[in-house]
Amino acid sequence: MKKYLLAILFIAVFLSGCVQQTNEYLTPDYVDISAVEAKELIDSTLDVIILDVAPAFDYEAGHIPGAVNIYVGELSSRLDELDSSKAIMIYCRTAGASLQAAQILVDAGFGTVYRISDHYSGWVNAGYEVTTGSTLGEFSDGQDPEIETTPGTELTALANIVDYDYSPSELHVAVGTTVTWTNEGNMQHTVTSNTGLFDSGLLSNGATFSYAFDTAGTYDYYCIPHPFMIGSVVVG
Ligand SMILES: [Cu+2]
Repeated sequence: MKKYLLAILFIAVFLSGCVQQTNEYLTPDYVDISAVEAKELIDSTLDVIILDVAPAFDYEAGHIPGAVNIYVGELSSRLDELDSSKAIMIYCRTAGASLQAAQILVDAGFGTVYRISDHYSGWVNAGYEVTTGSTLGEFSDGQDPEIETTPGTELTALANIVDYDYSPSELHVAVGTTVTWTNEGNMQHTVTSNTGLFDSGLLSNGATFSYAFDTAGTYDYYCIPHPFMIGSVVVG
């Protein structure tokens, strides 16, 4: 009996060694997808975080609409900005950065990690929409010390309206933040509070609408001409 237990112990140790090695070298726990598959996923899943791991200047030159930017070199120290309960989709301009980022997230316990294996260029080549500029404030969810500990500073956050979508669909901001939406689509859209708190009126291409969120809470909104377009601002 004792011999039997020892054998099991030996096999268990042997197996765990194997599994570890497999994870590290052979079987990544993230899923490689093409840009086309990524687009389908984004269109079908409301709750996927799109993460661009390029340096800020690359991101600002052009990125997937709704993507947030955390440079791969800072990712390990900024994991608390990402909701690990959500699916997350990583991409970059090169394989090295996205592979590294995917592994960091898997190692940190993120359950659903996708990597766009043909990179940002795959998205561009497929003819999908891109956005330029920074997204200052998209991730100012109150945890960002730079924003939280600077009293008297005007807090702003930017959101985009593309045709039939708000980007990001869920925006997290600190109390006191003024959110400005810009209609980057060609259709006319509105930003209309579900509770009547604010209403942008019809916004043509390039038009903006701002609202200051001074009270913590979740503010749902929609587009009057396209009521299936929904978004929310989470304040606090
Ligand atoms: Cu609309």
